[in-house]
Amino acid sequence: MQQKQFLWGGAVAAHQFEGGWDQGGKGPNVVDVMTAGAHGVPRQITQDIESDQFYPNHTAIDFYHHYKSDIQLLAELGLKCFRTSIAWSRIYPNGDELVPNEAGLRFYDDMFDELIKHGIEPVITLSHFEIPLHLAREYGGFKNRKLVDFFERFAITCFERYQHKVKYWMTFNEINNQMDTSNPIFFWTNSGVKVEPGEDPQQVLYQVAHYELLASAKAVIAGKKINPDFHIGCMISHVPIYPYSCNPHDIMAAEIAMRQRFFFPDIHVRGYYPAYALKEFARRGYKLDITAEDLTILKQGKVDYVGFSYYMSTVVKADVNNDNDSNVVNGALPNSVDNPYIQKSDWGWAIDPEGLRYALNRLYERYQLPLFIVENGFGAIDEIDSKHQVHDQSRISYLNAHIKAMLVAMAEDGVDVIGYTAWGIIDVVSFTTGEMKKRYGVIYVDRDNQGNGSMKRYKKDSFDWYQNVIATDGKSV
Ligand code: BGP
Repeated sequence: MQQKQFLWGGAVAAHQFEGGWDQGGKGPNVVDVMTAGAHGVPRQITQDIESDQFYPNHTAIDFYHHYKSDIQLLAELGLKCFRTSIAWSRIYPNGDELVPNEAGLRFYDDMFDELIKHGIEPVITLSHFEIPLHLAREYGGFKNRKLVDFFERFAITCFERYQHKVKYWMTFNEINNQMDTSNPIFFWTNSGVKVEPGEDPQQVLYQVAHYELLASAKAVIAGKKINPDFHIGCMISHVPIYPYSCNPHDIMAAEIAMRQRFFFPDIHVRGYYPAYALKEFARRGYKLDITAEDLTILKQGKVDYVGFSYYMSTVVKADVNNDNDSNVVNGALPNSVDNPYIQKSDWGWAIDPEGLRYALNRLYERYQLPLFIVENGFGAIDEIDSKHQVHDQSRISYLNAHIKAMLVAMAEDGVDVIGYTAWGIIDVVSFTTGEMKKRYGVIYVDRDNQGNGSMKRYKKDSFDWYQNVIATDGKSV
């Protein structure tokens, strides 16, 4: 994989920043029926778009109408690349049409032209929690094999249309976070799936996983035919799991728990099911719809690089609350404990820059493929003063420490990292909470949790800091 320069960038996702949810012929997607949550109050998935509910993603930060001035700001920041997603339901409003929506395609043409004009490389996720609602409702989302074809059609449409504008692609965002089957939001947003009464969530998960991995492999195969210079990666959420102690039982508990992180990329990268998964299917008596032809496709559709998000680490202790079967690949971690050496953000996310170096080393040893940190950032409440200044020193400290850890992994450990895109480079709607007050950006957006505000953009202190990091190619950290 040849590339001219390190890809310093910023990342967002269509549903969290575009707005314009029903404009230009866009259909509703699975996030469009999710309400705003709050601290401790989870987001709800409503039956339909209900008039008495507030849906934060409908307007988001209205990039749809601000894209030229926003990209101008990103150019001023000096970004080499910009990661976003193509909202699937802008291109196929229902997901099962034969002909794409031209207005949706044109919107991304205009956005990519604008980025390229400023020398910013687009890095594109095909599915970042934006499955057309119709596919979730009428087909049961990725429980249904038909979704494989719909996704492949969508991918081919994007690859053909943007083959001269976009080189870096990823198939499914954080495909592995749905392994936490205890949280219905992850299943819904990743896959458009609701687990029905009587269904075994783990069995549903593995069937859904298979169809998505197959869809991803088919997209890789098709993409390479359209443009052999494409770099097509997977995207996983990577939260390293440490053993609580050197007790061998803790070490093994962490090792087994890490399969939650590795199950999807093991298949994306190697093109076959790992032994531990096959053993689990047999032990649980799961009969999954996996054909011999599917297995051939998985082998042919391996990814070129591993994209991942890194926000935090976690810890497990073997003798803690082992109520679930600890020999299970999926599910929430029943034996996690706090790390006494690590501070947490206001949202309880453990702040662990050294964990990024650890993550980079583990992923590189396991996969021997280029790595791309496509999300890393610090969600915090920002105060804006009367001069429209935001002194976000804690964000600067977080990002600085993580970038430093990445540079050490590259320089001292020899890990091949192709780029780093800071998450939520401009303030966006938080995914897990639907709030606006959980901000990540180096650019402030005047909008509150209820959708009020001027939508004006202001540079935070972190803007100048990151501009300098990019200008010095990381030497300033
Ligand atoms: C990842 C998602 C992003 C993003 C980020 C931060 O899981 O890929 O879409 O939002 O996490 O999460 P949050 O916005 O909930 O703080």
